[in-house]
Amino acid sequence: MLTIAVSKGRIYDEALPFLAEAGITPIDDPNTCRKLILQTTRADIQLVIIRATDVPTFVEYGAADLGIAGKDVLIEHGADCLYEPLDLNIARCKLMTAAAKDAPAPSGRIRVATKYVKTAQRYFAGLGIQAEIIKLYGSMELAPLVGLADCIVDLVDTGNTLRANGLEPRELIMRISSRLIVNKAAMKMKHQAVQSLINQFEQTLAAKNHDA
Ligand code: PRT
Ligand code: MG
Repeated sequence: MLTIAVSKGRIYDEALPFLAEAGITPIDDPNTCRKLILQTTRADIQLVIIRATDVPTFVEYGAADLGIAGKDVLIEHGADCLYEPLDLNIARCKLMTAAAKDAPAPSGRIRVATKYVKTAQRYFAGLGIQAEIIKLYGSMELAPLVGLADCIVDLVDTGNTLRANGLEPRELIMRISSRLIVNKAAMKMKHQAVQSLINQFEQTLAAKNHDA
């Protein structure tokens, strides 16, 4: 039996075609049912539906053999303890700094609101900028508007969320997409099953790239 950890929402939605090509269709729809373990059309494969930020944890500890997680989540978690064999190129966006529209670039010691504390710390340290990082769990866009921070570090896709709140994107930190991750022990102990799944996902990816 292989267990794959996936989060509800955009990653699940965009992962479905990869799963389908490998003959994996969940029996229940996680959007309408409350089950956290989903059986699939393949008796040897089940899905666990968890928060996006919890996916690397489940896979690291072997509670799931594989998972699909955003690169943003993986770099913040620290991914040394996991294999990352495949960039699925789904749920794409950019990790960026953003600040109030037309606000002057902050100088000296700056305050940064984000849920990506370690990633932000590393980014500003790399630039030699002194930054005080303020951890938030959501609604980062509010921070510059109410004087909590000079800027934020957050994901940007269309930019609509920033615009709607009078913010603008500034510096690109990293392009983000979702990756297939594998537990290190599972890679050894269940090598054939894991490798065949990786191969099937790879074929789907190649077919997608060919069509594009
Ligand atoms: O939503 P929840 O609190 O349950 O958890 P989550 O936000 O971690 O999960 P989810 O499903 O929203 O995001 C899962 C993964 O999708 C992230 O880890 C990213 O790798 C990827 N992803 C891709 C995104 C986006 N695009 C994205 N646009 N995740 C979040 N957003 C948010 C962003 O945080 C901001 O609030 O969308 C807003 C910006 O979008 P635009 O289009 O307005 O710029
Ligand atoms: Mg979200």
